[in-house]
Amino acid sequence: MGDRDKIIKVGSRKSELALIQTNHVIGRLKELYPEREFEIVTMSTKGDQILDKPLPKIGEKSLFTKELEIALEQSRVDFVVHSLKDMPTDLPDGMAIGAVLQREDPRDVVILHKKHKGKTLNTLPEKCVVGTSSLRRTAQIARNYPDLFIKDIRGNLNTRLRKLDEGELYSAIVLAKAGVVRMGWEGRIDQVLESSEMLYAVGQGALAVECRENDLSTLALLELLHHRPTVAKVVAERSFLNALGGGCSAPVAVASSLQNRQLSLTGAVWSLDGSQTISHTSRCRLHTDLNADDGEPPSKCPYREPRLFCGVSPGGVSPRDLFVAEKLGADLASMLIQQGALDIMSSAKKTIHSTAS
Ligand code: DPM
Repeated sequence: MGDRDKIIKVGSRKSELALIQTNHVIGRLKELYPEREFEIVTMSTKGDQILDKPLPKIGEKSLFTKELEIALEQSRVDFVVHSLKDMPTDLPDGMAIGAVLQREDPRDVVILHKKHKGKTLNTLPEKCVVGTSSLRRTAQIARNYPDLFIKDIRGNLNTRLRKLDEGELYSAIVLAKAGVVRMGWEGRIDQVLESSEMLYAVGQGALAVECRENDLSTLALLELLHHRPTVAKVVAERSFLNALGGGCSAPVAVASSLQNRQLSLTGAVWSLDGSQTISHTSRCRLHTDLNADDGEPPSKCPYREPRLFCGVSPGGVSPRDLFVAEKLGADLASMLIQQGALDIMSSAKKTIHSTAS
């Protein structure tokens, strides 16, 4: 049987969102390669199994990705679809992000209990409880809406929505718009939070496809899904997070944009209660206009060594531009570190671990 007849095995978590995302990627690949066949292999991860502890207290990287990566390593699957924001900036040895799909709206949204319909975070009564287990969201809500209470909420998106709707505890939950839209719940969105009041998580809103770094045929297959402007933005964001040494649970957030060739990155860190914060915006100029279709073909690129950029395979994006994007993120992190970012982050970490159950 030739390589082309091989059925491509795709690993996925079992949650509805994970399966929607996996099927979306397979759908795109089937359009590009109608002759190829795909088979989904589902598995559950530690993050799916431990539901009684707040995420930051489990304190482990790759919570939602490890089991899938082991299956990849053992070649039981050929690629795995993730939300990019769940992927650590340093992937396990031998793994690569072969495609980052076009980012959807990266902002966070508010979904309200029906008794608060028509309100916003600004107009909710004092002491209303907002459900989130994200330290990033917690810190920003505490800072901007000091009259609201924040309580942990766990479980997949279906579980969270049910806890909001059927319980009395939560008045609102804050979620990523991209996930809410993928679930088909756009009609439930009560408020979209501008990045000026709620910066988003590194990589939020973009899907990533992970495969083995040496699996050239899968990398070639995935390369066509790579969305070049998204790749430049998320490499800058991931490089920022990587230089700060923060895992996916640190109170760190970003916003980025790419206009013409100008890449702009805002990054911030908070103390857990939101009282201390450091943030800054930096810009750089890319060599290529990645928003235009006529970018420099990869064959002309002067850097011949294949290498990953915070885990992301360059695909059709010129490594020259990815070096620039990576430097933007790293330089922004150094600037925040000079202003005391690491102290703020380590005190946040201490607080989490001192209260660990
Ligand atoms: C990560 C965080 C959360 C997820 C932390 C953060 C949110 C946890 C919570 C790294 N992963 O955002 O500060 O709200 O308690 C997750 C979601 C999506 C991917 C759900 C969500 C869908 C959106 C996307 C969980 N991972 O954030 O509402 O693909 O970007």
